[in-house]
Amino acid sequence: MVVLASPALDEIPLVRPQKHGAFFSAIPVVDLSMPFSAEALVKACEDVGFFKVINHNVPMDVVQRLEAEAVKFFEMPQVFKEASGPADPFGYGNKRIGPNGDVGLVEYLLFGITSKPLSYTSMSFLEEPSACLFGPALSEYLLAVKKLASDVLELIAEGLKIEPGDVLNRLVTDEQSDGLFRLNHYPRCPLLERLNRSWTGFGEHTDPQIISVLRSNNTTGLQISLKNGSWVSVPPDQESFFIVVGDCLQVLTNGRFKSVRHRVLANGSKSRVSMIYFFGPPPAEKIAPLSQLMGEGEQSKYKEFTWGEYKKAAYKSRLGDNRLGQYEK
Ligand code: GA4
Repeated sequence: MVVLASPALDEIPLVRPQKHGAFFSAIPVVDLSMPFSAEALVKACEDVGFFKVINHNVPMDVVQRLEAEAVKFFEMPQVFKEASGPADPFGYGNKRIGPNGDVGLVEYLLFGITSKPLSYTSMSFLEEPSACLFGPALSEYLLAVKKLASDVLELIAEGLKIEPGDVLNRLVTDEQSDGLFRLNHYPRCPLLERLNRSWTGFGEHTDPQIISVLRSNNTTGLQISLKNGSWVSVPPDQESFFIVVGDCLQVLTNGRFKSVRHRVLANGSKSRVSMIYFFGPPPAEKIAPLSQLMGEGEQSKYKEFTWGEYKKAAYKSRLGDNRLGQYEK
């Protein structure tokens, strides 16, 4: 196996000092057990494209088991981690993000998820004993988080008054739905801490899918961009999940929801572990505004595409590109 040299620190973009610690207290929080959560979800998707969910019904022991396995994996000697093969697209990656030259201070594992057993394409290490450690913890987590994504999308459909109410969630629960799962580790870096600087952990981007469900440990770093272009830090909360509106949901709502630009800064003081489940539709699914949402005479703001076409184009783009731009009418 060819192991590519990792990019040096000076290739990773330095983020200019800015006001840190000014946490955005107004990140929408939706309590899924409360009445009117459907309306609250819609408002959060319209205003920010990002929100936190509490009372989500994902058992905390399921989350903790997977986090413990992830920590164990990332603590393994580099040579073992690299034995799982470079992320092309699935497998282990270190500093290089995607195929087009993006870099960040992050190491990660990427899994392709179908409704059938997980597809671990090119992950040779999963035949090794370490796979057994990941196995049940990973599938339990994925199952529980898929249910959460499906519940959230059903509530969003209710809030949008779409009939039938399963129009959105069926896109992510279909047998052919195209999911991805990512474990990210932003390592502690004493040098960065001493310099009191932030480097890019994961550069700014939008997620191409419908929604992404993110959970992290209690380390800061995630930031989202508001509609006015300012960046705000998301206070970490290891008991909750964060939902990110993706490009496809923006199109399905004809731009009523915005896919949120987000990024992760690494400041080196504490390591950050995040797990993100990206929910994509079946590859053949046409992505266009839902007819139930279109007012009289309203035109689609986007040229029609299938998820398969969009994904292919996404993999040719740079991380920070405005991928929807070329589909705008
Ligand atoms: C961004 C969202 C997800 O992390 C991801 C990323 C993917 C990758 O890391 O392989 C991409 C990026 C993401 C969009 C543009 C392309 C593909 C890196 C990149 C430069 C897994 C995804 O689905 O799209």
